[in-house]
Amino acid sequence: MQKMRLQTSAHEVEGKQRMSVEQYLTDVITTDGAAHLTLIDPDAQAPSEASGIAEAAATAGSSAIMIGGSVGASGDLLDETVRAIRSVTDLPTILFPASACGICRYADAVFFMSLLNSRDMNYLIGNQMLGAKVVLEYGIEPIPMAYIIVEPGGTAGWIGDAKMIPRDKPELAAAYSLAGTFLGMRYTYLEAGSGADEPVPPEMIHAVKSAGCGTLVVGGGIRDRETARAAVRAGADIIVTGTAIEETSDIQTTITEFVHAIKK
Ligand code: 1GP
Repeated sequence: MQKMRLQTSAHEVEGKQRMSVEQYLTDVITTDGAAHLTLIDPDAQAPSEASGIAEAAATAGSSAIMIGGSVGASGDLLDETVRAIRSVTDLPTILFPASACGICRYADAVFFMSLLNSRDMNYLIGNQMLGAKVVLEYGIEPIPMAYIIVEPGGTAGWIGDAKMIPRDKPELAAAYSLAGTFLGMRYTYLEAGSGADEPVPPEMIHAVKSAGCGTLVVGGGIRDRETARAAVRAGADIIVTGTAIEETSDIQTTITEFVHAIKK
């Protein structure tokens, strides 16, 4: 039964089987040119507030809710946050776990990431080994992802013990991404770190996309629509924003601006 659920890779709403989250995102990117993901860190607000953000994200046209954070996004708080989000929107919920502790049975999918430029085996394959069976048992759709952290890298870079990609070395990011693609990872995530002063340089995004990666996700330090638009023009398929949404006084307007800036 559990294996069947994994093979169908579908999330169900009101008893109806829906397409996989990966296929859904592919369709959004094909139709709109790019997708926007709203990142919610369960440790940053109460579950009731998280549901308010998710509701605003849905109204604003964000494509999915990403849930995770470097510290504290686990256990009851994670469960309650995902449930609160699901109670207000049908947008897919995608886990963005910092470790095997970031898996939650109520989510639709998980970015099943390996931090390719980590010096710590736990972030390359250890946590993945610990979490894989749980993902299977819960019937969560795994989306294989090469996770690459670029300077400055922030908390994710520190916790993940990343040998961060220098900002003026796009060829290194491209080489990591290509290696991930050859290993079967259909997604690449270029991460500058949550709240980064500077986002991933457009030249690096262009180099990675040109090298032949699959779906390219870019996040970290994207605070305005111009930066989001520049990332998509450089080759990003998906833009992730978290801090800009946490800090704004008008969540819906902020997300609407991001969505309008990246869609063709
Ligand atoms: C963090 O890339 C994401 O993993 C989002 O970063 O919080 O800077 O939007 P921000």
